[in-house]
Amino acid sequence: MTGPLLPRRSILLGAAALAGTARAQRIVDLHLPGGPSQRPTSSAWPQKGEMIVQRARPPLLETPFEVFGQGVFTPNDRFFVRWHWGDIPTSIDAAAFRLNVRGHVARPLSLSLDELMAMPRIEYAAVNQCSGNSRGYFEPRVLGAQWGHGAMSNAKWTGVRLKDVLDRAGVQPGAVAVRFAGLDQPLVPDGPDFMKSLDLDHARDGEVMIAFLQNGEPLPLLNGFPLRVIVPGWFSTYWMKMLSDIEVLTAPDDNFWMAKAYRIPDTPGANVAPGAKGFATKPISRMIPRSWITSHADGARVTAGRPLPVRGIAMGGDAGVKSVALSVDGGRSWADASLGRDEGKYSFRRFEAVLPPPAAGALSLLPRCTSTAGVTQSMEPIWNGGGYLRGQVEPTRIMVA
Ligand SMILES: Nc1nc2c(c(=O)[nH]1)N[C@H]1C(S)=C(S)[C@@H](COP(=O)(O)O)O[C@H]1N2
Ligand SMILES: [Mo]
Repeated sequence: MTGPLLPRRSILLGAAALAGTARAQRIVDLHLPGGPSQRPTSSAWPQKGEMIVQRARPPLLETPFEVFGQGVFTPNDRFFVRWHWGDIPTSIDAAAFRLNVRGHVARPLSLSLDELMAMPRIEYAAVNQCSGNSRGYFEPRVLGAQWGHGAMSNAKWTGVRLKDVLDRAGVQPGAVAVRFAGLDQPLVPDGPDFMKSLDLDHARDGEVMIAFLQNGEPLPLLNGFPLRVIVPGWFSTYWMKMLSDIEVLTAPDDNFWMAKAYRIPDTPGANVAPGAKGFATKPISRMIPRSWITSHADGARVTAGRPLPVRGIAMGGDAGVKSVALSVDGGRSWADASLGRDEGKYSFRRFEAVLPPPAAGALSLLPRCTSTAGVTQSMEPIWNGGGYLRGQVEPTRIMVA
């Protein structure tokens, strides 16, 4: 059971490790419509390769889009990073680490990593996507981190069922929700500690995981070493990193991060007209299907009169990818792409097609995913003031010459 794959090794980074003062390596243009569009990249963050620096403190590191064209799993050192508060531990003593389970339970627990890793394991692939992924493309522009499409990543996760841990603690009758907190702390004294919760039934569905391996390796510190919550099919705001505390609640959670932040309009598709007021809101939850071309960057040039091979990645959101169709005529006609290997319903899935030789001129490649739940990406833009749940068909414009 022991071995280099288990997170027994402590993580100890230098005091300046998370200061993010590195010089820019490269400038990338995210083609954001409403504001400054260029971002520096850096490889200076611990355990990270070249990442787009959206913000240095707390670190918001975006995965450069070309990484998604290289494989359906995002390497750990290119996996995106997002933290709310700057006070993130730079050293974690794996031997002393404990996961506490408390609240409305028969037996409060204080579990060591060894105890957790001795429990039955599960493993599956799942896309971790920030609620605000692609926010920078919202028109009109909205407040918040101006992410391109790289606030998402896919990994194979290994860990234990949250249900098994809850059963070990013995959830008492009258419990309704399960709340998670991690080791990071607010930088300001009255800042609300980052906490998220799930309804008890969801927490006990046997899929929600406490993960200790990401693509077969201990989690990078910035992705939550030594433990994080995986809520497959749901946006990553619930995927608590550096998980240290699980509290079983007898009333719905009204903490700031549930009651005030991360809420979407309770309207079809979470869509509202810019400036609309007076609609009800609800916590963001399930993801929706999305797809992107990865074989061609926006503005790429291709040769006229030759068959055009196109590749991309798709996700089903809270279900698998049923099909991906491609259009080059603005959505009047669609042709099915062939799908790559099925890595599980919560994973990215590759698609590819060879399009008939295009004529010279500007061409818009439109990929459109339909999930196994029967949801198809919309052609119309989605808009809400939080910049959440973008899911419309994303065009890639190329030049045929
Ligand atoms: N402890 C902790 N967990 C957290 C957060 C946080 O600020 N602190 N942010 C959440 C949000 S909003 C996102 S998008 C994901 C980002 O996960 P990643 O950094 O591994 O990509 O972590 C989630 N879990
Ligand atoms: Mo997020």
